Amino acid sequence: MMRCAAAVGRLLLRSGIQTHKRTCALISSFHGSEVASALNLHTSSILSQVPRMNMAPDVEPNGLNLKTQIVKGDLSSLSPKVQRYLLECVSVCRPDKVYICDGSEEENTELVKQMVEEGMMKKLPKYDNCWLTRTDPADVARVERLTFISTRNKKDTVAQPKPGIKGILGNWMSPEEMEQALSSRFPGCMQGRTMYVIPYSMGPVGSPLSKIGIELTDSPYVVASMRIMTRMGTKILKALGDGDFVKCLHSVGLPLPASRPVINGWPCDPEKVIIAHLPEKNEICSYGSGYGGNSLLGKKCLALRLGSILAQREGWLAEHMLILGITNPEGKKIYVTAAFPSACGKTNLAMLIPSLPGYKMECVGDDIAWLKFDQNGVLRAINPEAGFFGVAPGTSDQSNPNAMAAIQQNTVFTNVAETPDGGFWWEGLEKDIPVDGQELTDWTGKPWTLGCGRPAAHPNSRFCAPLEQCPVVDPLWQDPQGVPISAIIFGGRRPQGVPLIYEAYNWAHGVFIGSGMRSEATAAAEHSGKVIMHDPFAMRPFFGYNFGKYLEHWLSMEQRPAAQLPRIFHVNWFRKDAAGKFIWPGFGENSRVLDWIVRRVNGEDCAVESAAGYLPRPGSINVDGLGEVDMEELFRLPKDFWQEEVEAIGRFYDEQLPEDCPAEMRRQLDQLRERVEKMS
Ligand code: GTP
Ligand code: SPV
Ligand code: MN
Repeated sequence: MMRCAAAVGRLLLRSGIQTHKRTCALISSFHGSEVASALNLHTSSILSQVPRMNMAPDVEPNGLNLKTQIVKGDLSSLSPKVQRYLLECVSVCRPDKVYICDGSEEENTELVKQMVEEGMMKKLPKYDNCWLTRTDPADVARVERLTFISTRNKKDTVAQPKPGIKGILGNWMSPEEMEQALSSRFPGCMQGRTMYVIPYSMGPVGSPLSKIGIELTDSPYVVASMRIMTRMGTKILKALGDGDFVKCLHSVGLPLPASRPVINGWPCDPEKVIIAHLPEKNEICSYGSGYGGNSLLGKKCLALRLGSILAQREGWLAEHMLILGITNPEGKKIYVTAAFPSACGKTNLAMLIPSLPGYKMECVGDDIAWLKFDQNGVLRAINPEAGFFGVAPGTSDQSNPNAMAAIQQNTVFTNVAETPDGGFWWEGLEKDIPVDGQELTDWTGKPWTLGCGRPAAHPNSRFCAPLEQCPVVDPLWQDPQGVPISAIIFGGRRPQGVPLIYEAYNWAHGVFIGSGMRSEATAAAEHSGKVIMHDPFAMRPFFGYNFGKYLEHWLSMEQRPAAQLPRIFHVNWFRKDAAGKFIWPGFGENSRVLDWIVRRVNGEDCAVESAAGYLPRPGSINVDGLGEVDMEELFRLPKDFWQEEVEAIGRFYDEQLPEDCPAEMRRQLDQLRERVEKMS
């Protein structure tokens, strides 16, 4: 390690980066042995261990690419720690240019112009400042099987499954294997490209709950997206000072000249994708994919995977949850969070327009919540993000008018279809299928007509829009203290057996309900088909540490002195009838379910006990003006279904957590089994 770091130092001093005039500041702050000793710090990046032998011979003998220039910004604007990280990554990835992002409008305009010229983006002239990107069809979603967390001790990261069973609660890799995996990917990966430096904050700038990351990426699309999804630019460097930050390195994995054909102007390396988390180094390295949670490293990588580890250590929660403000007809306001798996309705619930008169719903966040008890025992939540990265298909003026309003300007669309007049289109945009004979351009760039048998938009096509463009953004959405949470809602896509809503009997029962969550697979990741998968707490792809320990952490909230624990609920908008149609109309009508939750939070006696939990007393869901809905079927609990559910949860614990399942979860399962056996 000593030898290696010193070697990096020597390489840095010989590097072409110092030949450029803007590097004077660097030269004055880093000299000789200082560089080497700085790199010896245990905080140095994993890349300081990457052997230099792997460098492509064509850029030797200088060791580094002589052409590296800083084309925007000043190294002196970066703290010594950021400079050090940048130089390490430059020395390994060897970009031609370094571009330090300031986050300004002008910068964005410049990058968008460049992407248009390069064929990576095109304008959607029907709207103001809206853009369309088509990805390589091999890079369309999160890749869970290539997402790893590397720690010394495997059990810190993943629970040991039963022998012969594959763990489904995260992928671990040893530090040695990880070093190998990164060494065979990152050296020289940015040749011919520009490395963008993105300083960003997850959470309001300066909030005690916020965390700062520095993402180095060779994708201008990532820069444009991070500018929407996070607080980004020069102001973050000021807030950071000389503090620590999460090191985030991202490369599309296609140095120039490209060794494989670039499809749709979207460089990537699908065969070699890796999304690597190194919690012990506070570092993320992502290679080969440019899309979504694979490349916008603040989102799932920092805010959930590394976030959940920090949360466990520091006594808070980092969760895959929307945050919603609800004001009832009497003018009383509460906030709730809801955890549904990917593509199961968070964005929609986060900004719903209530069908029930007198209600007002306001949006704090649609995907991630960081929750922490304050000194009075109130659980407070912030949204670490500043934008929506929302599923496009199914979004319409009927289903989600607020999202539609939010995406009319300053929005980046990916993998949606395009209309001849320069608009976007996707399945479900219009109520009764559309576009009367028009020929569209589908998400792959091919002509498309209705009935041609292919979807026009990819099922995981997305819009990326600033949160503040949402017409119902909550006035406290940027409050550094966070908003007080009165209820936590779990849910998923359950075509059978699971009622529209039920309430946990107590906190531990609520944790049990979260642990047993299951849902139909969606297009947000690589899983195909409609299989029902375990997705505890909607966090299966996002746990940063051993799920057994995560359960203990949730259970421990009850022990916190004076903690005012929110009530816990479970909802299911997706129950189907015998003909396979959704029974519940969903969307704005979900306000009827939220109304029941609000009344429970306010202490109303409107529940009855059942095997699953408290159910609404018959007649206590407000159905005024709802029309024909089979409420009885929506709440029916078939005994055989629940027997199977008990078996499935038990099997899940046995197979996935044979050693790490908290005793309380087993106790809860036994109690559920007893209640189910008493059912008629
Ligand atoms: P991620 O961004 O992947 O975490 O997804 P999400 O949980 O935010 O899901 P989103 O709200 O984007 O919804 C995904 C899909 O579910 C969309 O096609 C929606 O139209 C559909 N959907 C959302 N809410 C409802 C509902 O109440 N009923 C029905 N039937 N579909 C819904
Ligand atoms: C999800 O899959 O839960 C998302 C989309 O929110 S991504 O950012 O790709 O993770
Ligand atoms: Mn999500």
